[in-house]
Amino acid sequence: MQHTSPDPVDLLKIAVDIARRAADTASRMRAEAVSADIGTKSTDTDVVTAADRAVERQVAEELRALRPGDALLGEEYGSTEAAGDAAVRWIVDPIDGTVNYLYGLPQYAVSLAAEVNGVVVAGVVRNAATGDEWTATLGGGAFHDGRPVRGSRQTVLGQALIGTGFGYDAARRVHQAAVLSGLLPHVRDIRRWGAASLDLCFAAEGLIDAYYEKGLNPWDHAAGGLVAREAGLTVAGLAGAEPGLPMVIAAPPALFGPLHDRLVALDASGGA
Ligand code: LIP
Repeated sequence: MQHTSPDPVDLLKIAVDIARRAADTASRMRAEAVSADIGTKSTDTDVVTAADRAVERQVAEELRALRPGDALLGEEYGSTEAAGDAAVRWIVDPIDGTVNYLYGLPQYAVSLAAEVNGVVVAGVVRNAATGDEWTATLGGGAFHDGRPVRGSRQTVLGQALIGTGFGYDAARRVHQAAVLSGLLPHVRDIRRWGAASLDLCFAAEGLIDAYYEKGLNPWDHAAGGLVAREAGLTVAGLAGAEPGLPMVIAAPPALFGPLHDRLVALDASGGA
């Protein structure tokens, strides 16, 4: 039986409602001194808190109650398959910016996106510390707390403020530092806030002119990438690839080419 595709506006409403409650849980648990249960996930600097896990469980349970047949991909618990040939997959980062969360830096977010047949059609990124919320639907525009946002009009790379981030693995960071030192003389400056989903929303709003990072997982950029695209930015990998682990670049069309080419020349998707 052919499923009719759900309305992205309906999926966004579900995502926003769930993300708001999830952000409340994250904030509450931090206030309850979440540091009592800290484990490591991949390296000594990749800390996972009890809240990360509790928030993803809460999101999964609420999605299962509302849309029991959908699939889910989450940072903490991986993939749960859809029942039958359901078209919708949810992609969640329960707390993006976990080191900021641990330190109490107000730059961490719940990121929740809905994919229909492999295309992200709705997404929300909610800063759990400040309540700032970015939303988008495919073809419906991008919003910050309901206010339409558009990306930067900057056209000169040498005058561009660029956001980026670094992996947890020391060997990867060596190469990323080399790329950064090669890029820095050719841009206005760099900003590193520690949460890809929020970096993408900042780029969508023109608070930075562009953003790039190697090593992002789908949950880091699914929702923020839609917000950036709907704000008029080009969001892609290198050499025409889709955004993914090798590279995510989000930039206004006039900057995308110069930034892309500079990153290719610096072998930005290389290294560990
Ligand atoms: C974070 C990313 C960020 C990256 C950090 C970290 P996490 O995700 O959002 O862009 O630079 O190193 O990977 O681990 O906080 O969910």
